[in-house]
Amino acid sequence: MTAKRIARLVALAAATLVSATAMAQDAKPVSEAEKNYQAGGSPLAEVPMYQSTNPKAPKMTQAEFDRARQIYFERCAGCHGVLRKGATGKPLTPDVTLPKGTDYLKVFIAYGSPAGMPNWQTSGEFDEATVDLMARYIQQDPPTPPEWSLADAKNTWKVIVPPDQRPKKKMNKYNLDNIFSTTLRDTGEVALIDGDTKQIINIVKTGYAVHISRMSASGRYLFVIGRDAKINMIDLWMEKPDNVAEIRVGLEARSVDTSKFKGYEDKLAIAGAYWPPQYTIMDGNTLEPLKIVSTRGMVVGTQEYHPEPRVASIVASHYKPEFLVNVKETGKTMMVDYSNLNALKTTEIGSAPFLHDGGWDASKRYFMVAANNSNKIAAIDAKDGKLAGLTEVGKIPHPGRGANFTHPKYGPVWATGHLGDETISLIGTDPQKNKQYAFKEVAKLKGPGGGALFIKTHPKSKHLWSDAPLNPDPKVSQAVVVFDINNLDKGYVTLPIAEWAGLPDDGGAKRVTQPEYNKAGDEVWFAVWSAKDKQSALVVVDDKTLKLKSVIKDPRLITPTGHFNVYNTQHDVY
Ligand code: DHE
Repeated sequence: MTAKRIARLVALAAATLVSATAMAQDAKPVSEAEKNYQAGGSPLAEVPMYQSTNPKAPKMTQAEFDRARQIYFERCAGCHGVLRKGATGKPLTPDVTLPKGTDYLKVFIAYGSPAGMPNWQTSGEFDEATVDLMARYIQQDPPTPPEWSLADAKNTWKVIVPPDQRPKKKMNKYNLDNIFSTTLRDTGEVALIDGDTKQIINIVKTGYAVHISRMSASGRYLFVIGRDAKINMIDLWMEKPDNVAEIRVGLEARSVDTSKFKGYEDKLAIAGAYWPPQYTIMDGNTLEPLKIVSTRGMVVGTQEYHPEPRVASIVASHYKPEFLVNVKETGKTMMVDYSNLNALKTTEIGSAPFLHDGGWDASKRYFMVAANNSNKIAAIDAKDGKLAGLTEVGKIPHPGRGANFTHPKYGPVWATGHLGDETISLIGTDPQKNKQYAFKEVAKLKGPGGGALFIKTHPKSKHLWSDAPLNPDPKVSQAVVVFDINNLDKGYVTLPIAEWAGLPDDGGAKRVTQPEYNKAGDEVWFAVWSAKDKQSALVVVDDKTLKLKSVIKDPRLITPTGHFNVYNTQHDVY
């Protein structure tokens, strides 16, 4: 190579580095809580994978590769995908990363980017050597985790108490409708809590980093799914409610539900997996796996192939024997007709990526699902099987299941808060009597700041509650705000829930999350969520007076996050 050419290359490399540094330095730091939320650990870190080698990639020892892979699945896969094809984060496949080179990639990893990439080195999370390791790792071919077949699922399937040995009637005195299933995130358990007495009924072993609980149509069985795709089926009729069946439907998952249409109550269960990208339909009495369907396919709009579209929220239709399966990366809702599993009919409705969480409108005809990184809410019409509306809202909508109430001016509305800004969007949901407002954002309320995850109300309440556990300001993340539905312009009242919990000053994050009503609709429950080695609690507030009603503290309540009231979850009341 000539001296002139070398000088040109050196100048080019320096310019690239300067522009990457400048861009990265414009980056707004992603808050610690938001980083932990988006880039939460994946159970795939522990799974053996197929690995091809790319001779063009920078050298790595096996030990370096293994360590980088572990870090990738703990910190990066949530946003960039298992196969690094890109999700809410950019693609990081070798065709993209190799031409950029190690120095360029190191700057991005160290400083982050304005698009939301965390500043891993300047935040103190990675040292320089780790940044270098990760920059080299993402230029290698991505390792591929194994698939998960019916046989794999069957190998993990256990019927702990067969149906004929289960109680023939309710064997306990609990008011089942008012039991709460509380996620104990970091112990892989749920706490079943008697909502009337506030006593713990049982702590039930579940999957790793258990995520959500859902009810069978009859209200007898509780289904819990862990991030490791393990489902536990708990029988609430037992003297002491406990597991009666379990199965793993893949290697990583978030969603589970059961058939709710008339004639199919308690017949089937369904769970969606992040890896492999597929959903599994099971027998609703035993969890025997019956049918697995892949979600790999084309992305809405660009119609580009995506190899790992993760299954996000799943909900059972009340209009037809159908499950609505929301697929994150492709931005599609699959309406799966479960009336004949051997001739499965699916209606595919495209809206926008990346579909995440959502809930029914008050009539239970429209499923309102957040396309979070498109800043939109899609309304899926479960009766006519079509997209009823696609509404532009604030930055990164995150409704949980959302909140339904009748607005004095706009009629029935459904509300969502946002992770990325302080607003709460109200969307009209009544095309019959309030057509001009249907599936339009009719109002924006001002909340205390971004970092909101869950919003809630109840048909018997005049209050709208919103948390903000991922807000960087502890004053905001440790409190909730309440709006008076009949006087929304008045703004909100702030309740210092974490302070009310009276926990020791042990440095715990004490993030207040997920408002959930009791069955009567006159109490609201919150988790005060600290780390595994710190004390947490549940706080119950009187919905009418907005005063503290009780605090539930117990050494077994470790990292409580979501909590699910049996009746409200069974009947989709929110
Ligand atoms: Fe969740 C619902 C995925 C992080 C608590 N979460 C959901 C749903 C999905 C999802 C797809 C909808 C399920 C449904 O309705 O069928 N959650 C993810 C993630 O991918 C993400 C961002 C990162 C991860 O690694 O898991 C994530 N989620 C979190 C948390 O950090 C939270 C706050 C605490 C925790 O327990 O892990 C959390 N997610 C919840 C809760 C719900 C939920 C409480 C159910 C809300 C409801 O009211 O139904």
